[in-house]
Amino acid sequence: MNKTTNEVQELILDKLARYFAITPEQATEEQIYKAASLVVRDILLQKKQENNARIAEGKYKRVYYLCMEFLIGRSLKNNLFNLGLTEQFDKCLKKMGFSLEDIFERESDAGLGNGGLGRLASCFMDSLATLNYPAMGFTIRYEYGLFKQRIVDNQQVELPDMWLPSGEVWMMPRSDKRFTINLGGRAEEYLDGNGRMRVRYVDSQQIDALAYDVMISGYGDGAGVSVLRLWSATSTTQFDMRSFSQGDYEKAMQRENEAELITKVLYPSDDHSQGKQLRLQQEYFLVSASLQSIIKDHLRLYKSLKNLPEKAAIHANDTHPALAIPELMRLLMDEHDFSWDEAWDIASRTVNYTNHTVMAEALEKWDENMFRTVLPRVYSITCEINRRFIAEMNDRHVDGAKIANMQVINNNQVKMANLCVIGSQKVNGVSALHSDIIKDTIFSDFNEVYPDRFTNVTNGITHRRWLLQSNPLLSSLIEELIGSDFHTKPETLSGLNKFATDKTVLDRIGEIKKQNKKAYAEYVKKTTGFALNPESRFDTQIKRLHEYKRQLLNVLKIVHYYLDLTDNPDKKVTPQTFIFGAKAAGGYMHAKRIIQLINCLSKEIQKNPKIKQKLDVMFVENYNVTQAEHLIPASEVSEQISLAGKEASGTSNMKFMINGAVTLGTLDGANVEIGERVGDDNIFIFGVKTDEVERAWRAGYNSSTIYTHNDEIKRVVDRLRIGFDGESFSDIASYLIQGNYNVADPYMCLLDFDDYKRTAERMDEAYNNADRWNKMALVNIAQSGIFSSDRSINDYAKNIWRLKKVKKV
Ligand code: 26W
Repeated sequence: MNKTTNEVQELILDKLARYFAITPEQATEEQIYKAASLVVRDILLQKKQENNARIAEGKYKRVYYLCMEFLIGRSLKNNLFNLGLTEQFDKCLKKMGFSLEDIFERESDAGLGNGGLGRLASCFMDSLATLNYPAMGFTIRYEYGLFKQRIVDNQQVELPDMWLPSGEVWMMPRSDKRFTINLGGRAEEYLDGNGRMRVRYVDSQQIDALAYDVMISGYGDGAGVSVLRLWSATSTTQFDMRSFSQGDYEKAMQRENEAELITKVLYPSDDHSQGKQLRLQQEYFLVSASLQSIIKDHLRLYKSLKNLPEKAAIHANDTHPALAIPELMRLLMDEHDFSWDEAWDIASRTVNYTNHTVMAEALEKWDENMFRTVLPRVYSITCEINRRFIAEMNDRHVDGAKIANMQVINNNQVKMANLCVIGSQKVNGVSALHSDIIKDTIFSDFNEVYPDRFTNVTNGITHRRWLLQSNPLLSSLIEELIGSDFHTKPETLSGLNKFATDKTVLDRIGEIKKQNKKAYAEYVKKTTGFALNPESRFDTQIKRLHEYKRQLLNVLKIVHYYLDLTDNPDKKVTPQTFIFGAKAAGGYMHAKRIIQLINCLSKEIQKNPKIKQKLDVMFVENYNVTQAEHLIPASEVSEQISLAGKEASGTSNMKFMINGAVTLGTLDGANVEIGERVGDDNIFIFGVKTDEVERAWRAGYNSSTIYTHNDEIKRVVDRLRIGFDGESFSDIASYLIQGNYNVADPYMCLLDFDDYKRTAERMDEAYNNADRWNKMALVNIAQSGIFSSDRSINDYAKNIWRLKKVKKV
């Protein structure tokens, strides 16, 4: 984007005058942030309009990405970077007496997601825009995003996340994009004057969905602009005038409040489907509004819906938007006069589905009665999908037990993953291992009947946000060594491999890591007061807190080191700092206890300066996208230690890798592919493999036997009972060896402990040889190109969506 510093200045002055009636001298940082963001928004809008004209002209196929979560983080810095305007804004603000870095700090994270799934969706928007595939994302404009985490008395406290005051500037309200959604009531069938079956809704609640568009600029020449459309619920335009004029204001407002409830808050759980009615309403709301909007746009361009599969790919990111299948059927049949067979042909060739988890409790199932009550018409369509599926399977002589397993509705439950597989053109997992696992486990029966439906697309991250923007020192070194092609061709990072034995380059990589660590320590000191020792090794585990991710295994290892040092304070060790960042779902008590354990251990260490020098623990409060951007470039060890077979892919593993951190992990998710890329010498793998987990269970895995026979483990677990900082953790000790409600040590921490500890010791040796370690870092960076979301998006475009890039003019 060509704009001079003076032009930028003029635009900002204009916004300050128009929106706040002030001059820069009178402006606060907040007002400068808003004015600058509005200027950027105008530029994006102009770019989008030019690009959209090209898409419409070329009649390109488009992808519509439906996702209940988008973890966007901050937007100003990202947009300036992608538009190539950072320098101009920086200079201009300096002239006005402001620092651009401080202005960035005024923006709250848009935390409209829980974790990996939502961040992936945001990385995909960046790549879609950069590669200029015609794309639009759809999600919900939650008034409150993921809760803000405070640590009080070592425990997590959840506070509402009020992101809108600063996030709102990025959203363009689209009063022309308003659709009505029907919930509840009854769906009555009747014959119209022409003898056609019609459906009317009786006693249903009507809610309007109002669109807000956020534009996301791609990076570089030829890039496009993707739109993320956020739906907000509001009552229908007809106000309850009767109640109002009778003075019953409560009743008059009630409808408004009930409608708005739908988009009030994001459900804070990413590992457990609670089957709540409001969540089902949210999912339907997203799907129905998005499909109505897609259909309207399609009809404007093509006048008919017959070619929908050729011109639109609708993507369900996990099962949360699974209702897209019956809802598309409903719209095609009830509103556009298609027969069942025609509608099914269109819908099942248009929709695709990505699975992100095999954890049984995360797979969505709805109580059939509730589903029928909330969505009467969609329910009857879903029943018909189910009936026809069963008939097809019977025709194909599929075994009855297998059919029962694949049915959408069974035992009074509606199973969303089954609905997705039946109604999708393609189904994919998110890493090579995970895509194999879904074919062998949850979808094995489906894989027998629809073998061509399943495929893999390994996840990726946008290296523009996670390397270029967050690690400028490393980025400049890479540019100096191989030029800047890698900005848009991440695979060219492999050009760094030729420096693997170049001592000067290796030293500089080490030096940059040191500087990043120092900068991070200063940032932490300033923002929290915590004193990090930049001379120690930074070993980081950041992700949602969940048992299967095994933060507890990491803690057991740290407690082991801690006990060694309390017994022998003069022991020579590699000084290390373990950094954790994690939010636990509010109702997930065990996860919250682990957060408390980490914080208590950290507190206890702070009381002993001699130990702190050698072994430290820090918990990052309110871990989010912005915190990750600060921390990852400073990290040296990437902890990816889930029990094998449980982590679908992981994406922080990729962010660490591209920043030169070395993975300490299990053979799970994308760690497997990272290992294949870097080779055994450049990764530390430990623990049981997926098939061994199954075998260990069958052989009667018994953690208490391990506890009794392994003195080190016994010492660590016993110490949990005594606890830290005055708090006993005997509940966690008994979770490990007795099992509180069910099986003991369900994620096999004790089974993997020994190998984990031994592997960490091997890592110490490598770390203490600076050349060896820096070479490992370099190889990790050089081999990370394939984990760019540019590669993932090209895979989706080619193998699933069949999209073409918009041509440059
Ligand atoms: C209905 C409750 C619920 C909500 C969200 C269940 C499951 C989810 C998500 C699918 C959980 C999630 O974020 N999964 C993560 O997706 C990432 C992107 O593919 C993967 O890298 C992670 O391994 C996976 O845990």
